[in-house]
Amino acid sequence: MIFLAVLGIALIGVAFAVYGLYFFLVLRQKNAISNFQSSILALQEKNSNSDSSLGNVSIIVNTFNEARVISRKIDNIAELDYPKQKMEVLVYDDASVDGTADIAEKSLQKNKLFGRVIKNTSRMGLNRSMNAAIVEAKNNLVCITDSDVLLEKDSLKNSVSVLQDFEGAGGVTGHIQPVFEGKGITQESETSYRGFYHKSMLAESALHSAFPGNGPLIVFDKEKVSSSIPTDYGSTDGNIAMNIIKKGLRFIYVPNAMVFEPSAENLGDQRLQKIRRSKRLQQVFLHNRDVSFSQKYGKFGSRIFPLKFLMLSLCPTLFILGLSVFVVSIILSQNILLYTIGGLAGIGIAILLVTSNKLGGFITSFGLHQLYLVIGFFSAFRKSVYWKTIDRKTEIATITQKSGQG
Ligand SMILES: Nc1nc2c(ncn2[C@@H]2O[C@H](COP(=O)(O)OP(=O)(O)OP(=O)(O)O)[C@@H](O)[C@H]2O)c(=O)[nH]1
Ligand SMILES: [Mg+2]
Repeated sequence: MIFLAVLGIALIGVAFAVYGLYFFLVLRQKNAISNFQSSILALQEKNSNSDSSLGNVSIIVNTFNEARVISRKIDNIAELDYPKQKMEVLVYDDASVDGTADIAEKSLQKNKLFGRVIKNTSRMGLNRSMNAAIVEAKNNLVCITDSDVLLEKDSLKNSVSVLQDFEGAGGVTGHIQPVFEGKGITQESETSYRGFYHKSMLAESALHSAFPGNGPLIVFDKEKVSSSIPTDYGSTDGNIAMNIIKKGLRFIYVPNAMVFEPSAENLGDQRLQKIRRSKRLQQVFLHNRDVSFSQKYGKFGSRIFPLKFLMLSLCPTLFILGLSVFVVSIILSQNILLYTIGGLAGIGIAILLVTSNKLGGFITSFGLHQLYLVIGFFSAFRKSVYWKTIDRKTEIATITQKSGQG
């Protein structure tokens, strides 16, 4: 049994060694991060005086059966602090059957926004639709945003200011703020996950590029990067980030380009969403393995991509396997002392989960995300074109008020 216990601990140890490398070689780069943050603010400051320097942008909203949220989305775009005459709004509807396209049409007119609705006659899936929409976009600057999220008023201006003047940038991405109606373990774990994700995007950007960034808000220059993405695998954010980085450019995280995303309120919905997202992300890793340790991509190739690949694809399996082997070794040991230690550890974690939201949220989030990543990894070898979206919330007030916007 000792052998099993040691094996279990060794597997967990390897996983934590990788997390440790990511922590020291990426997250702990304090100087790089603070220089990066001040350079972002300086660029935005420079552009804040006049809108004349802001480029024309095509805002693409892909939709499939989004009748419940599309008019809220278009109203939100109309409220953006960006010169209206410099915005083209393109709603690319993938043969919705719930009237999304008509609602979008009316909402564009009501808000006097320059734009149009393009309707597919049969469903093509997000990646294929995205490629078609980008070709349709009149402007080189393309902003991609999801129909179920809301953008903070100055998020587009903050993004474009950085994209236009940040040296070597080919694209930028926003900062997701999850918004909930309820309270509980699902919400705590998502808040904890988003807190870690924000720090990792910031650190990666300071070193080279954020990966994969945030699909709900991406702005890139289609003249600088080949914009078509693979059609039957990979997340849109991951694939677009790869296109930008493989062009020798950087994908920059803009911490004050806020996006409010209504998030899952129960573990069932969260599981669905996260496994699908992890699957599509792992597909991008698997199809771009050549980036690992390639000199062409600076610290992205030497540190960020290989460490993240290991952290998201290998380590979750090592951790879950190690933990299971260790627990089995304890159970099979029939050793009272080990039973007592194991039992006390279990009780300790349970008390933590119940009493301290922050730490409890972190432990839950870590555990749940390892599971989502393992399942996502082993299902990444199957195509992913269509999926069932999580239930759309409709209460606009809930979202903006909770984000201090209303
Ligand atoms: N063209 C097209 N767009 C789609 C399809 N499915 C979803 N979308 C759109 O793609 C964007 C992102 O989809 P979501 O379902 O929100 O993806 P997600 O945020 O990962 O998942 P959720 O948890 O469901 O919000 C939204 O604007 C959807 O309307 C599809 O089959 N075709
Ligand atoms: Mg969504």
